[in-house]
Amino acid sequence: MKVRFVTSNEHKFQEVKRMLSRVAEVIWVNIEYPEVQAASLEEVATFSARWLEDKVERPFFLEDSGLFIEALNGFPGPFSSYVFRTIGNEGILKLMQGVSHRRATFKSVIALMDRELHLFVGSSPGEIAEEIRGGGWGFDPIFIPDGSNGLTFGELGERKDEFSHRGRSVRELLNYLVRRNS
Ligand code: ITT
Repeated sequence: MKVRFVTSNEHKFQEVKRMLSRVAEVIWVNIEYPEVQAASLEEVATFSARWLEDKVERPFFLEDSGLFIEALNGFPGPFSSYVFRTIGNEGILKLMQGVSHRRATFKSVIALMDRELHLFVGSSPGEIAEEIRGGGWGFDPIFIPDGSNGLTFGELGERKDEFSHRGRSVRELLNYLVRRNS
């Protein structure tokens, strides 16, 4: 089966494509769409999917993700893309200087527009590193997921999928697609 993934972020596309390749051909629709300013990723993703519903062939999905840092009351959360582009990893580490409580959660919400709208949610609890470590993209070099023996997403390579918020939401989507086609 074919399913379209609407995103302007190639890193996200590559991660999702490699995880879904077993069950679906993922077609990249590289367009920007409006994102509302809302407190939850679910609201943002639902608004975007409804905006796209008569513009993109179904089934299609989009993904909204964000990093929620406890000591910063959930910042940057739904504003992660903007915050990464403005202050980046150095800026986040500066905000966290001298802060010993470093718990944070990465969240991912996939909105699939099939006959109707379905949401698939994944989260990855962990900690903000003390310094930049490893490659990857976005906040990968400063996020240490629980269970990774202290390695950041950026140091895990493709093993990131085992621990990541997106790995978890995509596995929910994958289960749905398998059931739908059986
Ligand atoms: P689209 O909305 O076009 O899909 P985007 O990059 O704007 O692409 P989001 O609005 O979901 O995506 O922003 C999430 C931001 O959070 C993203 O740009 C990264 O800076 C960060 N982020 C999300 N998931 C990440 C991951 O797995 N690793 C590193 N950073 C991540």
